Amino acid sequence: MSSVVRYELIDNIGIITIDNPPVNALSQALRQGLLDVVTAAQKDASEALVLLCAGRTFIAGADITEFGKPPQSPSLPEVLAVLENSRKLIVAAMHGTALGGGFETALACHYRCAVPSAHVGLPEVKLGLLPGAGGTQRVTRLAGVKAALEIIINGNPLSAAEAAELNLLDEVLPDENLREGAIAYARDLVDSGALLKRVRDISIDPGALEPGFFANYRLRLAERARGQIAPDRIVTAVEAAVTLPMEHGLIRERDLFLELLHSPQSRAMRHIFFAEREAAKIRDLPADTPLRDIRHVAVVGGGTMGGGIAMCFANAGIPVTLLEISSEALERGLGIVRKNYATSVQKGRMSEAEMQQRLQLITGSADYADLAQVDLVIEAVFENPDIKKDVFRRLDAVCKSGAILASNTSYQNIDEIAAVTSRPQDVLGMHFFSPANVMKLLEVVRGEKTSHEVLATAMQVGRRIGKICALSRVCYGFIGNRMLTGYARQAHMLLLDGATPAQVDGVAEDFGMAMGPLAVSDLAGLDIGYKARQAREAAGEVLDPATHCVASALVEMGRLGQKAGAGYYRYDPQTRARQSDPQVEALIREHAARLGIPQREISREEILARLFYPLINEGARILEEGIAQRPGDIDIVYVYGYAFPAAKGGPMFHADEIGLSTVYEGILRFGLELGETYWQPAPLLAQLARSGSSFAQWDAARRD
Ligand code: 3H9
Repeated sequence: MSSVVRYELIDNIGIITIDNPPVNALSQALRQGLLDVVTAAQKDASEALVLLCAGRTFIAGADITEFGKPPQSPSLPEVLAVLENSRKLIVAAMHGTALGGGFETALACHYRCAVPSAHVGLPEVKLGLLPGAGGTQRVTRLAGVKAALEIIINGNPLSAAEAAELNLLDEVLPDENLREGAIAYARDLVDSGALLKRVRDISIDPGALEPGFFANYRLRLAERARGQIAPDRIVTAVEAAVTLPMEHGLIRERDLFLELLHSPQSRAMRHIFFAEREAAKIRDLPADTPLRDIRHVAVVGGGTMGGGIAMCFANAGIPVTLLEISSEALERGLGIVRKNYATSVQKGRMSEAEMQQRLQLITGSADYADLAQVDLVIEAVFENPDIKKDVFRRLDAVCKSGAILASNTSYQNIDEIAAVTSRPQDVLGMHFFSPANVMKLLEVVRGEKTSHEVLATAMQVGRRIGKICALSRVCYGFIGNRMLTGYARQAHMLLLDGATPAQVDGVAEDFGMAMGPLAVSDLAGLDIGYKARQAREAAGEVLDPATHCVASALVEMGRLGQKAGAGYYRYDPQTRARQSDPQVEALIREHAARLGIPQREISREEILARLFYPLINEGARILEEGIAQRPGDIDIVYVYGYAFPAAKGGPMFHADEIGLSTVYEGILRFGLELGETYWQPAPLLAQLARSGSSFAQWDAARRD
C-alpha cells in the first residue's frame, strides 16, 4: 500500500483516499500509488470507486517542485489513461481547490461531484504553462470551445455551481460532508445502472464555430497577453481539440506543454510562485511566534491612499475606523470610498448588497479618542515626517497597550517615527501601493525595535486582506522606491541624450512592463516629484538638472500629467489615449542644448540596459545591506508593486537569466561612456559577476 494513497472497501464502493499534505500535489509517489490502487481495484468486489482527498483540498495540481528535473514515471497522462480506461466507474469527489493536474485527474474520471464550497480550475497559464494532462481536450469537450478558452486563458478558479453550469461537474453535493455525500452519489449511480461516461467519447462539431474563429481570437488575444506565449499555445491546444481526434489532440497538447515547460517564461513564473510563498516567511522569526488578535482596525488619513486601505479591510470583513482631521475632510474621504464601490457595482464586480455590507464596516471619526480600543492603526497622512510624527504621538497617547501602530509611509524613517512613541516595539511600516484596494503588494517595514510578534502579526494581517507581503528593513524608499530612483533617472537622461518619450516607454512596454516610466510619471502626476525636489532643495541639497529639468519644466508649464490632459504626452480627453507631442520633443532638445548634451540616435538595446541595469544594481546593494531578505523578495516587490512582467521573473531573476557579468560589464561600459556618477557597480554585483555566480546561488549559499 502506498504511503500517500489509501484504499478501503465500504460495501460495494471502493474508496481511494489521497493523503499528501499540504495540498495533495501529484508527486511521483502519488502518481504511482494511484496507478497501483486503481489497477488493483479492478479485481476486487467493488462496483464503483470514489476518488477523494484527505486534508484541506483535493489535488491542487502537478508537483511544481518536480518541474525542470528529469521526468519520473509514471507520467500523469499515463495514470489518467488508466483511470479513464477503468472498467469500474470512478467518481471524483472534490473539496477545497481542484486545480491544474488535480482537476485534470477529475476530468479523466467518469463522474465528478464536489461539495458546494469547492473550486475547480486550470491555473497553469499563471505558471507560463498549459494543462498538460488532457485539460485542454476534455474541458473543450465538456464546456465548449469559447468557455474552455476563457477558463484556461484566465486561469481563474470556478465555484462548484459555476462548474456545474458549464457541465464540468455532474453533481454539487447537498452539503459539505464530502465522504458521505460522495459515497451516496456513487451508490445512486450504481443502483441506477449509470454508464461509464468517458469525456473522450464526446464529439465536438467544428461547424458550430463561425469561420475564422481561432484566427480572430488570436488577434484579440495578442494585446491581452503582453508578450506571454502560453495563451497563444492554449488556443492551439483548444483548436486541436476541435480538429483532431482525442488521442492526437492529447499528443499535441503534451508537445505544447513540454515546449512551455522548458521556456524561460515558465521558469520565471514558477520562480515567482515559490518566491511569493517564501517572501511571507521571516528568516529569523521562530515558527511559534505568537500572533496578536486583530479584530478592529483604524486608518488615519482619508485621502486616496487611506480610503483604499480602509477598503482592503472592509473587503476582508474587518471593521475599520477612518479618521480625518475634520468632518468635511472625513466626508470627502468616505465619498471617495463610496464612489469606488459604486464603480465596482456598476461594472458588475460586486452586488449592491455586498457594497452596503462593506460600507457598513467602515465608520468615520474625527476624534482620536475613538481609536482607544482598536488593535491596529495604519497612518496614511501626507508624506511629511513632522506631520507623521505628530500623528504617532497622538496615537501613543490614546491607543490601548498592545495595539500595533503602522505607518504607510513610502520613504520616511520608521525608527525615527517609532522613537516619538513610548512603544517602538509596536511600531512598523505597512506600505501599500496605489490604488491600495487593487495593488497586491504590501511592503512590511521592520524597524530596529519592532518586536517579532508585531512583525508576524503584520504579515498575517497582510495575507488576511489578500496582499502579497515582502519584508524590508528601513532605508530611504525601502526596497521598491529606492530601486526605482535609478530607473526613473535614466528614463529622464535618455530623453536628453536623444530618445523620445515614446521610444523610452515603448522599449519598457515591449519588455513587458505594464507602462513605461514616463507614462507612469504622467499617471501619478509630475507635481509629486516636483514637490519632493523642492523640499530637498529647500533642505540644502543640490540636484543634478540632467535628472529632472524636463520634468520640472513640464510642471511649470501646467503639464502635470494625465490629470491635466498633458505631461510627457498629450491625452485624449475621452479615451485617455496618449499621443506623442512635438512640443515636448522640442522642449527636450532645448534643455539638452542648454546643458551641452549632444543628442544622438539611441538603440533599443541601450534604452533597455540603461533602464534596467540601475534597478538590478540597486537591488544588489539592497541585498548586501540586508534591507531585503532574499533576491526573490525583491522580485516579488517588483512584480506585484510595479507591474514588472512575471514572465521575466522580477529584476533579480532576470539579471541571473541574462548573466551577472553582462550587467556588470554593461555598468562599467556606461561608466566610461556616460560618466561614473550614476554608474558605480554594487560590490556584491561585482563579486558575483567576477566569480561567475548568480543572485540565486548567493542566496542558496547563505541558507545552507
Ligand atoms: C499542473 O498541474 C500541470 C498539469 O497540467 C500537467 C502535468 C503533467 N506543487 O499556496 P500555499 C506548496 S501545474 C508543489 O501557501 P494556500 C506551496 O509552495 C500546477 N508545491 O497554500 C506551499 O509550500 P510552503 C497547477 C505546492 O492554502 C504549500 O504548498 N496548480 C503546490 O494559500 C502551501 O501552499 C497550481 O498552480 C504544487 N502544485 O493555497 C496550484 N501548490 O508551505 C498551485 C502549493 O513550503 N497552488 N504548494 O511554502 C495554489 O494555487 C495554492 O497553493 C492553493 C493553496 C490554492 C492550492
